[in-house]
Amino acid sequence: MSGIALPTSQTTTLARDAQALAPAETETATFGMGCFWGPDALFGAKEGIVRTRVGYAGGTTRDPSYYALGDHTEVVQIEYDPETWTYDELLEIVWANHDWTTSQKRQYRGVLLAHDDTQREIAERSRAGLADRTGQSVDTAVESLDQFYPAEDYHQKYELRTLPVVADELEDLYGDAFPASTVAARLNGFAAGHGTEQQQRNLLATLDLPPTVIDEVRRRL
Ligand code: MHO
Repeated sequence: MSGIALPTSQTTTLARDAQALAPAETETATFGMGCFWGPDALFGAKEGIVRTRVGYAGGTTRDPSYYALGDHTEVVQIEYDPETWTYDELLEIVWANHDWTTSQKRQYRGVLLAHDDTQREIAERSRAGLADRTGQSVDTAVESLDQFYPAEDYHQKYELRTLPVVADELEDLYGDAFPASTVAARLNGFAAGHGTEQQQRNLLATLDLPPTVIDEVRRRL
């Protein structure tokens, strides 16, 4: 983002990406929980989720892409504010939002990809706890993240891209910085029907978006 020069009004809009935290202040988590469009929106709508991206991980094939996935899985990667969310709390969202009881094809399998030993321990404990309290066996695996390959641009903030008026305007305003912004994460979540009206109103009030864009976002809410 730092290398992108923006006219003043646009800098202001980005500066008002008020919920954004610098990467140094966030922690990162990576989950496979079915088609990655859904969890991108689900997590992106939540306060304290700072950035989201979708990609391929959990396999060994080099440089996968959507049509040449090799042995990788669709995953969502989120940067979160550790003062708002614990990793354990994020795992509860994961359990509640994918089918962890049934074996899926590898592209869509459930997997918790731990970034370090601490995450790995918490994930294993959470998985065992789920099995204990439900009496069911858990198909979703716990593994260590090796490499995350970002998916193609058209998969990033997919739900928001189904509102072309909004997505085009935001890309015009923000350029390359847009898909990675906190604003894009929230709007993508709202476009999928997540979040409350109050949350949506609060966010829109902080942005300098043209009325046509605001109307289009509101219509989806
Ligand atoms: N069933 C979905 C899968 C897309 S996802 C990125 C579709 O093709 O509409 O795997």
